[in-house]
This record gives sequence, C-alpha cells and structure tokens, in this order.
Amino acid sequence: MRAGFQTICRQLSTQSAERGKKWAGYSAMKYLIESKPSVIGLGSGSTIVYAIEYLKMHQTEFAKNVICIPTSFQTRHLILESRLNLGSLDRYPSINVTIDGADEVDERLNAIKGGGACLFQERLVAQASRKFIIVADERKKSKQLGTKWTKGVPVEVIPMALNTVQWQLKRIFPTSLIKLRMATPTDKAGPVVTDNGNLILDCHFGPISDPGALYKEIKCLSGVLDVGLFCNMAERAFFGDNDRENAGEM
Ligand code: ABF
Repeated sequence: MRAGFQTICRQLSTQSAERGKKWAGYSAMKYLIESKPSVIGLGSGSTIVYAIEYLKMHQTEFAKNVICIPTSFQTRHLILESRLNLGSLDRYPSINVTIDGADEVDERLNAIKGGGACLFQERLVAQASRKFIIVADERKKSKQLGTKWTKGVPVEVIPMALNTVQWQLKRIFPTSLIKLRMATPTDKAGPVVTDNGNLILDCHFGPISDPGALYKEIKCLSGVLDVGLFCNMAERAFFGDNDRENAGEM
C-alpha cells in the first residue's frame, strides 16, 4: 500500500513539474518573440523543449525566418527535427537573445548549469547573446546556490588533466566531495564524455556564498575547460508555477 502511495506522489510531483516547465518555456518564448529577434540561442535540457514547442505551434511565421543556434548536439537535433533554421556561432557570432535551462537559480539569477554536460557550449552561446533568459520549474529556485541541487557543480576537464585537477580541487577545497561523472548509476558504461570529448567532475561544495569567486578560482586551473556556475549573465528568469492550474496554457 505504502509503495503505491509513494508512486502516486511521485507521479503527481512529476506532472506538477512538467506543468511548471511548460509554463516557463511557453512564457519565455512568448516574451522573446515580442522583440522579434533574428538570431536566437536555444539551450539544453527538458524545459527548453517546451519553449521550442511554443515556437513551432504558435509562431509559425516567425519560426520560418528566425535563425536558431544550439547549445548541444541534443538541441541541434531538436532544431532540425522541428524544421527550424539551424545556425552556428561561426556564421552568427552575435546572438540577439538566448533561452536556456538551469539546475539551480538564486535570487540574483546566478545559476548552476551543466547537469546535462553541455555547460561549455551553453556558456559560449550565452556570452554571445545580448540577452540571456533562464527557464526552469519552481523547484530550481534557491536562496543560495548549493542548497537545492544535489548533484554538485559540474567542472569540464580535459582528459589528460583529470587526476591533477581533481587533486588540486581537493587541496583547495578539502571538505568538498569531487566525483567523476559516470554514464550510468552502475558505472558499467564508464565516464560521461562531453560533446567536446572531455570529462565532468561533479563538485559538492555545500552552500556557495560567492558563486562568482568560486567560478574564477576553479576556472583558472589549467586543464579546466569550464565550470557550471553562470554568474551575472541572466537578465531574466521564467519560473514555472508548478501548481498553476493552467500552466502551459498561453
Ligand atoms: C541545461 O538545462 C543545463 O545547464 C541544465 O543542466 C539543464 C536543466 O534541464 P531541465 O530543464 O530538464 O531541468 O541548460
């Protein structure tokens, strides 16, 4: 009986989160389209899927002309599958506005990103964008980074530097837990390899008092390609109201 009740609660929570993601994705894309951008960046994760769904369903004319820059192979595939115009940073080094997900967002819109191991390309696209918008369901809202997202801050590392960077991180942050991200929970398939051929260290620092300073301290280590702390980048965030009855209806 108890197992059944827990399953139902989990299902209701998932449905509620999906409603929140859909509302956030739809609302952000509706806001983005108001400025009629010609080149947009599209993030990774599941919430962005709803933003693209809104684009396809409600804005066919705009969708026909807008150039879409992906932040991952996953999003590149989604753009092609949605018959949208695929662009690249080579061709469009400057982007009007980007929408992207996040794993945890604080009240100053600093974010932990990279749960999907696409943090480097996500940052390239975000920094090329005049406007950067975060979309997330309300579970991602946090008073202080490192207090809600339980999988740590991702650090993308060049394979040959893995052990030395891991040693450096443990030396600088002796109380942290630094874990190589594996492809499956049973670790049988080996480590996750990013779109750039690198590895991910998930770093558990606990509550993060100064995410900007932490980002700089880790980023300057040789062998580190990127750190999943996006600080002072987002102009706005759309958080889905998971309990909103008409979430996702725009
Ligand atoms: C991407 O979206 C990543 O930075 C982050 O891990 C992910 C969040 O995915 P979801 O929207 O499914 O929560 O931007």
